[in-house]
Amino acid sequence: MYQKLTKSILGAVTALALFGGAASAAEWRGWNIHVDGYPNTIAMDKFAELLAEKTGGEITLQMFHGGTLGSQPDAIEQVRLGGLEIGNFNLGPIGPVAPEANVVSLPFIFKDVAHMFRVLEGEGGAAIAAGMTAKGLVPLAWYDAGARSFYTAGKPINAPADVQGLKVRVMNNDLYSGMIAQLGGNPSPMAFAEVYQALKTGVVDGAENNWPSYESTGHFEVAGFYSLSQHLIIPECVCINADVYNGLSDEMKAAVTAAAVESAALQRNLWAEREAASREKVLAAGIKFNEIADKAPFQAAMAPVYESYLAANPDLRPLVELIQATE
Ligand code: GTR
Repeated sequence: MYQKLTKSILGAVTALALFGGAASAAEWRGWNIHVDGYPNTIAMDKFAELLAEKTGGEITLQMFHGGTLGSQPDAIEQVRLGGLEIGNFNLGPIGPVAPEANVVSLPFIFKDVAHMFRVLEGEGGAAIAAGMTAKGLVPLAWYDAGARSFYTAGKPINAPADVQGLKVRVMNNDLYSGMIAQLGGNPSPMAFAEVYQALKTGVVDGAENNWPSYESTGHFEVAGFYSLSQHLIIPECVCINADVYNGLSDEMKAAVTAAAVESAALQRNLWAEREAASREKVLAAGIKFNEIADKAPFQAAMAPVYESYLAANPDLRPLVELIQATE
């Protein structure tokens, strides 16, 4: 009995010494929308592994992949409110919550992915992160999601007029609905998980996404024309609930951030490989692919989206201009 007591006291003292008096180990839960083998899925599992490693087991993370914990807009709310600690989110559906983050959803705002990362690593990224943090989401690291292009069931898109009258699925964000409306199409905001069936049954005529998501979802089986418009380049984050993050010691904050940043390096490498592999796979499956030689007409047609964004957020004009001026 005394021996047992001594043992448990000793155990408690050891735990106190190791973890600076923290009450008990934290068990976090994380949301990810993607399937097994997807770059983000592998990288988020790596994040969980690094988190345990770098915090000496004080923080563990159980990842829930494949969107099993709900749709992306719901999961964003969950992480904001603390029902979940961690999410791997696309900034698209974060935009309606945090206007600063919505800047990345302006069509053609980034020249390419490298430009996007240069912006994120500078003042622009700091402004976006501050806006998200104010809404309860702290971005720990940025993931790559390539560029999004249109795909349809019936015909290729070469010019804005080809979108006229088409029902096009978009993520939940008024900027995307506005973008499709400017092309004369009918926007249909819908959860990612519903798009396959909607394309298959003709509830929508098309959608837009990057090569890996077009492939991993099987959308290519039911919408066989992929047109390289590259109208949106949207980053993704490893995001954490702000209260959880702010409650950590500086040492733990550094460990958590380092784990996320390391996972992002892996994700970006895997992304580059997967983009090429997905493209190859869908082409081999027989989809029809077209480049869009002149993107200027799309850019011009979508330009009014900038005006509506700036009308709603006049104070964010400098952020838009900062991004446009970033080399
Ligand atoms: C993917 C992205 C997901 C989700 C999805 C969608 O490219 O990685 O987080 O946003 O697009 O279209 O809903």
